[in-house]
Amino acid sequence: MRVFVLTGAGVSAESGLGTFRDRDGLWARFDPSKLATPEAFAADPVAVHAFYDMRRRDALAAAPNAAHAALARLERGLAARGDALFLCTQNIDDLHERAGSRQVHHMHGESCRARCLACGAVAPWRDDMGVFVHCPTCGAARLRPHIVWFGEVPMGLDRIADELAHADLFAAIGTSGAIYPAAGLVAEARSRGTPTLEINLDPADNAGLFDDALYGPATEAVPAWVDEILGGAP
Ligand code: BV8
Ligand code: ZN
Repeated sequence: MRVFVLTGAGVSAESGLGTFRDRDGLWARFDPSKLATPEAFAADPVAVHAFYDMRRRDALAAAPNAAHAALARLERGLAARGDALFLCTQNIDDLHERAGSRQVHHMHGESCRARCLACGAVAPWRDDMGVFVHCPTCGAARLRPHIVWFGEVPMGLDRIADELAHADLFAAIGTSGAIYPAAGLVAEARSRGTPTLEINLDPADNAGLFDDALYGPATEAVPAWVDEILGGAP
């Protein structure tokens, strides 16, 4: 069995990282058009760096929760019996990895990576970034967060399409189904007759496209679902 899991901000909410569209979410406090587009970065790189420095610090200060741990357990449990998990996240935090997930596909990038606009090098980055910070490869001061902003093409769409084509189950966890092309994956899975499951606090915008749904906090719903999939196997 090949399981495709798509996660969103809801899986990191109980680790203290704000979601985007909930009442006190990020977009209630910050304007994405001024902070999460290439045009915004060109217009005011200092403000954009400050925003992602805050996001990076918050992520590094947070700890993985039971939902992240359960998905790491699912990866191991499926592999142990010759099955496979493809874990695709919209999140830029590294909580899946810190919970023990080995293979994590960050379709919208990672806050702990820097990309150089001069030489294209991508490097791990845990400190603040800024307009005066030099690229460790070429020395140019042209770094940007290795993140997919609005209007930019998500990462590894071919891999995602291939994994979706071979999936026996598609599950979306902690995502509101508002941002494309991520929100369109369930329709793609459905069109292939792949069973689809939503795990969320509240029904997503595209809830109607899911065959089944488990509603509740991720730290409760995800471990219970993983137990079910692994048949109580440790
Ligand atoms: C692109 C990185 C061209 C930066 C992000 C089709 C129709 C209309 C518009 C478009 C379209 N196609 C493209 C667009 C434009 C745009 C888009 O979708 N606009 C929206 C507004 C309609 N898309 C793009 O620009 C994309 N690029 O299209 O390029 C292209 C594409 C393909 C092929 C060729 C060309 C790029 C989009 C990526 C932007 N970058 N992130 C950063 O993080 O700052 S998006 C960012 O927002 C996240 O990564 C994520 O994707 C999204 C937030 O969504 P969620 O993660 O779901 O979070 P949200 O807060 O919304 O919901 C939280 C959920 O959790 C809720 O359901 C809640 O109930 C639940 N929850 C809360 N607490 C808990 C919980 N669940 C469980 N337990 C809890 N405790
Ligand atoms: Zn460089």
